[in-house]
Amino acid sequence: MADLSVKMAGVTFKNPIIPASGSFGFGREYEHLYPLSSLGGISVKGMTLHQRDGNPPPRIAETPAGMLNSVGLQNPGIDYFLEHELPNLATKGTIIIANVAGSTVEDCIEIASKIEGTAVDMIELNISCPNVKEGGVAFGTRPQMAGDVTKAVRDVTTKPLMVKLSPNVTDIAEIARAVEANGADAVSLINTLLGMKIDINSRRPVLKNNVGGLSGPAVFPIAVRMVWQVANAVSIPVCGMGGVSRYEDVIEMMLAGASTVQIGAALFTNPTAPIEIINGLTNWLDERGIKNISDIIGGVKPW
Ligand code: FUM
Repeated sequence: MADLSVKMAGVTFKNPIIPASGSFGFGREYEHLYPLSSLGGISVKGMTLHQRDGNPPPRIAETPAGMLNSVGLQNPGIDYFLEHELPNLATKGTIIIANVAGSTVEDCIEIASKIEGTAVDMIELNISCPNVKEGGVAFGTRPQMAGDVTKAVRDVTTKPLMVKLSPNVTDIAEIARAVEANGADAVSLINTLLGMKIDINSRRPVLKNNVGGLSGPAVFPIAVRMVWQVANAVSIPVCGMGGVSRYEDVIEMMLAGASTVQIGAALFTNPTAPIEIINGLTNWLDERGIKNISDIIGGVKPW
């Protein structure tokens, strides 16, 4: 059987499949469906310094081939995670990625410092949440700011540091280069694309926040394009995401240059998608006699 293991930023994943931050909580809602040890890793919900209730509802809306969310980083805060969720996750035999979504650079430093010395395997610094007024995408749309927050976290952590990028920019490769220059070990992309849906009868936006982040199959070709652009712009590895719902999407994303792939919106309609994808990958590779999945990374042949 083909070897699905991949190495990214010095971390070995048993396979490249990682439920994306915000779509898998801390794993508890899924562990009765399949062993979490089947997964390459888990990126937990974005965590702030203190507990947050998020934005007022409605904050989820269905769209053609996708969904909008304006959750607003609802989470229990880093201390709760470390005390109540990490001990459970640490028994699951998978790579734990802590998504850090501080409102300020100082918050990001404090959260990363708290994670140092814990069972977390990797930090995913979230500079791309479109649904909050402070932090989030405000960090991720200017190269200087993206570089500064990356450096600030780099200075306080020895954990592998992955930075999650926003697609809501003109040149995502420029942001990727800025975070690489400031100590990122990997980049993950894409977070959601800013979108809007209006109820034509009430003339009100469907989301109470007016706008939200679009994810799901509708964004997949944009994600592939950006992964390809970034993979060609930096030397650090890329974790691809955005609308992945089938094993074929994972192969496409890896050919574009992704070392690992996160699954997000697909989990809301098909909670077992990661397992189906892992099985599909094995069959696809075996049918073609490809022994190691890492051999396909960056294998696209551009015209
Ligand atoms: O609103 C949210 O909680 C989304 C977070 C993100 O996209 O990073």
